[in-house]
Amino acid sequence: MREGTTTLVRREDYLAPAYWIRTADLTFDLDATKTIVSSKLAIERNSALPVQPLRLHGEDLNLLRVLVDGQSVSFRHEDGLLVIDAPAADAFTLEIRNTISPEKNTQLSGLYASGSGLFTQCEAEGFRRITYFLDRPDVMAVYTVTLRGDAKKYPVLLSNGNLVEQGTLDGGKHFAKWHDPFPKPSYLFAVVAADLVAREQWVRTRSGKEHLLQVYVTRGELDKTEHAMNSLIASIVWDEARFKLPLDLERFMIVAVPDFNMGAMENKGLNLFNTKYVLASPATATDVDFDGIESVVAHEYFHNWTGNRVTCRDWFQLSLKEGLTVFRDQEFSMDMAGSPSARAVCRIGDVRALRERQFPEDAGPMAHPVRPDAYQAIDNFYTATVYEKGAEVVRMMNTLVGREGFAAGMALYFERHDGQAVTCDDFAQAMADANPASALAQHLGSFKRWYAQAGTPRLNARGNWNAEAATYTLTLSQQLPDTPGQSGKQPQLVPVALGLLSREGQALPLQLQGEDAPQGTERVLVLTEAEQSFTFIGIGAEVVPSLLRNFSAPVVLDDGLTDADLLVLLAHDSDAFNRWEAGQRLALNRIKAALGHGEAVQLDAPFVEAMRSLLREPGLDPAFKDLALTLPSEIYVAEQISDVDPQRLHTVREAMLDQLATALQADWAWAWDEHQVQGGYRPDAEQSGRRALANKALAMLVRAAALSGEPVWPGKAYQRFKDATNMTDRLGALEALVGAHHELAQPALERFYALFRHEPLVLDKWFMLQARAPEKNGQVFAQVKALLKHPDFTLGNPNRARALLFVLAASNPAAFHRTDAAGYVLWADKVIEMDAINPQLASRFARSLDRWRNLAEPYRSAAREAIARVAAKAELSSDTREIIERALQD
Ligand code: B3K
Ligand code: ZN
Repeated sequence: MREGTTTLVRREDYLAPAYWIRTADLTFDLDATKTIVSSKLAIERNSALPVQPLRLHGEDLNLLRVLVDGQSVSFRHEDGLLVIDAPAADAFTLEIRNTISPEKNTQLSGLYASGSGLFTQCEAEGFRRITYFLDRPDVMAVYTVTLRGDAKKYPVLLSNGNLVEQGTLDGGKHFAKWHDPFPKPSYLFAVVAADLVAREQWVRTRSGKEHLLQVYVTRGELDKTEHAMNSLIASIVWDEARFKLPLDLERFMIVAVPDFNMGAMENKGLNLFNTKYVLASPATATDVDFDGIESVVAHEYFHNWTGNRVTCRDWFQLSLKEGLTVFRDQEFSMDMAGSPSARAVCRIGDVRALRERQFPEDAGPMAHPVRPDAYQAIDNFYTATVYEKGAEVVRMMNTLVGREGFAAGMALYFERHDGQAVTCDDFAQAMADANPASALAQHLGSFKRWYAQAGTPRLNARGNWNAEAATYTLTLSQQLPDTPGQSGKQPQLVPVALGLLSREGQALPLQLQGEDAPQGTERVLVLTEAEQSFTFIGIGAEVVPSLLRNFSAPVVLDDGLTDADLLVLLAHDSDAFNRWEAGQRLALNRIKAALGHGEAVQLDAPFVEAMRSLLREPGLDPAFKDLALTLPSEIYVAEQISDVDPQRLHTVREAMLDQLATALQADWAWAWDEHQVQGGYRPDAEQSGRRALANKALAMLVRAAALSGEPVWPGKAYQRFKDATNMTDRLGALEALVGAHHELAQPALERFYALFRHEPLVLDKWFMLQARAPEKNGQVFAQVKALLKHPDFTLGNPNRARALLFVLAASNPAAFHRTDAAGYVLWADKVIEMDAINPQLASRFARSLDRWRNLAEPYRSAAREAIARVAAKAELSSDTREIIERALQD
């Protein structure tokens, strides 16, 4: 077990490497207990720097020998580095032999065992757990890799690039030799040795070249790989069409791994995936799973250009590849979804995720800029800020320069930097240089503060209609809250997309003072100062502004709109995002009012009627209706208030759901009947939207029935649960019963377990479903504690740990935050237990108490005590220590 060091790595301390590694010849004698790694590196001194010792990273390695140009040399270990005092020549060959133990590697970083196979995960700093190396992204080498292992245990031997040789060896062994022609940083290195089968497909890209695509899975899972393969093909086609970025490899492989710390990894030509993002059949995966696979496959594929061809100079630049690649996968998913309303559904989903994960991060102890300034453990900075806020920053550039301008910026970026390790500045500069007349280029400095300043900007907007002059003046101002270690922030460029509606809901033509004629009914205002006013002319009556359309900037908006204004937007806004937003705000206002008064919620007729007419509106996308009729989550609401009492919040929100269920009963029944899917299962936007709305209706009907004691709808739900021909409907029906705590839930859960106990990914759903059920009298928490002792539960498999513990602590506030502090006691115990097994997983889990300061008493003190208990442990990984220390910092 590693002991936590508290060394802080700072962005400003960046120095170019003292040595380059040009080629790496690696040989692996693979064995789960003891693998021998023999490495031969061609090293050159970086002549731009003074002569200095060669310092190599290495972690948990057993060193056997070190040779320089074939001669043994003296070396020493210093601060976890292997130091060889200044080698005599400017260029030399370094040979190292060491052993590692994959089966003991429970951290799942480096070379580790999963099932009966061996797999690697090297980003960010896993390569140093394989052999000694300059394990930093700006050192790029050409790799040749020879894998040797038991032919029965490991019939498939894979690494990056092209297979150049293979054959049999004595003693039942065989070998494979791979060569990757692209120089790459060590974090993109990968090896697989396992008993796998592959779905294969040849594709011809626009250049006429043929490429082999392969999706490798465990025997017996081939029938679940079609969607992943289709998603890969669609991604290849999309990147060529939208950005003219072709597949540059003869062979592109995806491999599914059961034990995996995150979603997937973009190793050059050999993407490794969590099984969750590969395996899907209609019987075992939901529509949400199918969507997740499509977007993760695309994300990893898109990294081949944004990440691999152009990589990061150092890990502070992580958003260079992650923010950009998330933006790309979001755009891809929208294009795949098709219709404008299906695109809006994607956008709403992305914004919900941003608000529920990134906004709290920006408001808590882990707040950091999109380009962080310092870290203890880099793995802690694969965050919603770097990924999702980073994607919003790229999206704002896209908004400012337009679709064509953005494509031109991308082209210039690759023209300048292909094959290099660069910084976020390089990307922004290419975008600006390709669009010199844009607001981005003109205010680049103000825009780039998005990379440097943490915190979610507050955007204030107030409109003033002047009847006499027939003008409408909109005053926008911005303010950026202090965050740990940052105060006194500067204004950032904020693009504000807007439209103006008449009170009758008509879109008004927009003409700013100084313009000759109205220009359409929607435009983007560019706020660059702390405060600015914009005057529209020819406005003959009061208007309702629709601001920040399609969520044009990741800010918190205060526009002072009344419920009456919001009802106009909800009914008429041409911007689907803002229609949804108006409904959410109406609901939020009611939740806040009930919390403030300490009274029971009594939903008013205008709100209920607005929800009813939305649900019934002909021609409106069912997926959109599902989102519009979903109340803001407890996590989102908690961020809108202070001194949060999670129990009270839960009670209020549940009561609102009960009322919506009861008041709209006939409408829900109509929605259920109306949205049944005919014909075979397709995971597309159209069908999945219908299923989502039908399942929502069923859940509401079972909820209403549970309140009245009426047996018909619970019976129908049970029937649907039994007869469903796809997992979305089966799980939807099960969730309706579990969510209402109906007596049929238990038999249904037992039946589900019996049906799927041998399908790990489905069993995860079974655990998850129980952990996220709405809390009632402590039953859900008690059930989670019981499930921790279930024979199928283990902390060793990240998916399983996430399904039960992360869902409880991060997604079910009322089950987790208890007045008796039992949730926090469990949290502390599990952080400590997990940390000894898998620090990356533990530090992620530890973050579920990030927002403890926003809680009311007695929760706040109890949470603090639990965090302090973890902090008092002497043996914590640096990953977990960093999270815990930050949480306690004043
Ligand atoms: N780049 C990887 C994430 C690696 C996480 C390391 N702790 C997956 C992705 O973003 O595509
Ligand atoms: Zn990524």
